[in-house]
Amino acid sequence: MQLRAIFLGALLLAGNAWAADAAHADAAPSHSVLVGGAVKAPRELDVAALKKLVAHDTGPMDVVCATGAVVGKVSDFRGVRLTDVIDAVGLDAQGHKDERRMVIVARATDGYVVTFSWNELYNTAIGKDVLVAWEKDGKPLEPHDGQLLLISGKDIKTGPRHVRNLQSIEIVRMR
Ligand SMILES: Nc1nc2c(c(=O)[nH]1)N[C@H]1C(S)=C(S)[C@@H](COP(=O)(O)O)O[C@H]1N2
Ligand SMILES: [Mo]
Repeated sequence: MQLRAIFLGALLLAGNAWAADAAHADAAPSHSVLVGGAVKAPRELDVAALKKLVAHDTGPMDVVCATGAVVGKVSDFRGVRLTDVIDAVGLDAQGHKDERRMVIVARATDGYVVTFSWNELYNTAIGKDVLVAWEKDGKPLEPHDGQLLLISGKDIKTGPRHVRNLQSIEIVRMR
C-alpha cells in the first residue's frame, strides 16, 4: 500500500515536471526582435543592439494570469522601452495625425500575439513601462523565455502582455 502511494506520488511529480516543460516546449528560443511594418526600414535588433539604448528596470512585480492566478514573482525585469526601440528604427508616419492609426503587434516564436496602440504607448502612462527585456532578477532570461521578452508593467493583469520568446514588433497602419 505504502509502496503504491510512493509510486503514484513519483508518477504525479514526473507528470507535473513534464506538463511544465510541455507548456513551454512549443516556443523556439528567441534571440532578436524584427521591427517591421510602417517603419522607415525594417531592422532586426539582438540583445547587444538593444543594450545600446537606455535601459530601464521594472522593479518588483507579479506576473498575473488573466484568471487572477499569480504565476510569477519577479524582483526586476531589465530592458529598454518599446517606444525607444520603435524610435530607434523610425516610425513611418505621414504627419502627426497618421501616428494615431498605428497598432503595434508583438509576436512570439510560438505564435503568441498581443497588441498595443500608438496612443497607449506614447500617450498614456502605461507606455513608459512597456519594456523589451533581456534580464530577469539580474540574470539573463531562462531558456524557455528566450533571450528577449516583452513586459507591460502597469497592466492590471501582467500575464497576458508578458510575451516570452519575443520575435517581432509589427507596426500596422489602420485604414
Ligand atoms: N510566447 C508566449 N508567451 C506567453 C504565453 C504563451 O503562450 N506564449 N502565455 C501567456 C500567459 S497566458 C501568461 S499567464 C504568462 C505567464 O507566464 P509564464 O508562462 O512564464 O508562467 O505568459 C504569457 N506569455
Ligand atoms: Mo495566462
